[in-house]
Amino acid sequence: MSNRRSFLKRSGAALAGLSLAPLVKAQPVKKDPIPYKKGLVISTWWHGLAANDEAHKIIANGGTAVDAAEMGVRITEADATGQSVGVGGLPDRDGNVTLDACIMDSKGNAGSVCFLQDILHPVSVARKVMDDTPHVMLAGEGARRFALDNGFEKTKLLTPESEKAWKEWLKEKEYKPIINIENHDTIGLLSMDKAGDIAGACTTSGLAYKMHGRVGDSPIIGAGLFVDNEVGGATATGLGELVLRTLGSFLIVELMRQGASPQEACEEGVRRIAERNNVKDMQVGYLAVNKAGEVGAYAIHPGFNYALHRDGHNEMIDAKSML
Ligand code: SD4
Repeated sequence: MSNRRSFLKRSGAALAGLSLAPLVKAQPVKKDPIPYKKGLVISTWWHGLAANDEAHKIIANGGTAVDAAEMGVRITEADATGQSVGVGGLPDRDGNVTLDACIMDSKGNAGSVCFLQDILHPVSVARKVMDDTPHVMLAGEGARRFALDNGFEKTKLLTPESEKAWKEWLKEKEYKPIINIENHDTIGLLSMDKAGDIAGACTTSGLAYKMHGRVGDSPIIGAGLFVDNEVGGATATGLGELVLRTLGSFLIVELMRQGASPQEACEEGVRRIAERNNVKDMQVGYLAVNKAGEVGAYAIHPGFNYALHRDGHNEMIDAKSML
């Protein structure tokens, strides 16, 4: 005990003299961006249009970026026609719909759930983890129990359409995600409110016919989503394994911190993946926004598009791609 006490005393004294200056100094940001204060929302794929509309409504009414992000992606989660987010998502190989989601606010807080079953709005469970628990991430049965204990209702997520598609898949049992199709539809959304504060959310049922228990990039802070309100935010869609190996969203935000534009940062994020993997049959798409309200988007293959709500317009835009 006395040894421990003297150790603590010594390490306390050492810490008191410790400089908290960064060891690696970030490059100064190219231009000092004047925060964009008109509000904007950017999100992945066609379903981003409806999500952006909802998110932008909240921002227009003076709401916060984090409320906008959560409410925006809830629209996608509740849409049973989308087969890669929330209800109606394609199941894993054993027929279970398992959901991943996360959220980050502009204060650097984060919440996440993964491998969650039976709950319609994983993003709101992630928000509750962020707001009401001392943790960042809950998984599987623990996340499910937390949701049920907090008033989320048990919901059947496997729709007849997705069950039919799964039964069809069982005939061949071939696991081969198809670019822009079977790994299509995660929604990653970045929002900026009228104060110029940035937040984001990402939610998915993950890859169709994945192994039971597989978790992708989408609920991992820094992989599927990362926000640093001093710099900007980034989010990912596509084959999560590639994003996880490079911690893509964190990388993109750090590149922006060092002076890259959102477009340059997204392109470098894709390049990092391509230099280490054979990406012929694999898709990843990134979106990014910085404090000046500039946006970037880039993918490995053509076919990735996103919805941008800015200056009164909400429109679909085709992202540039490496190949
Ligand atoms: C995953 N990244 O679970 C997700 C899938 C996805 O668009 O983004 N689909 O790997």
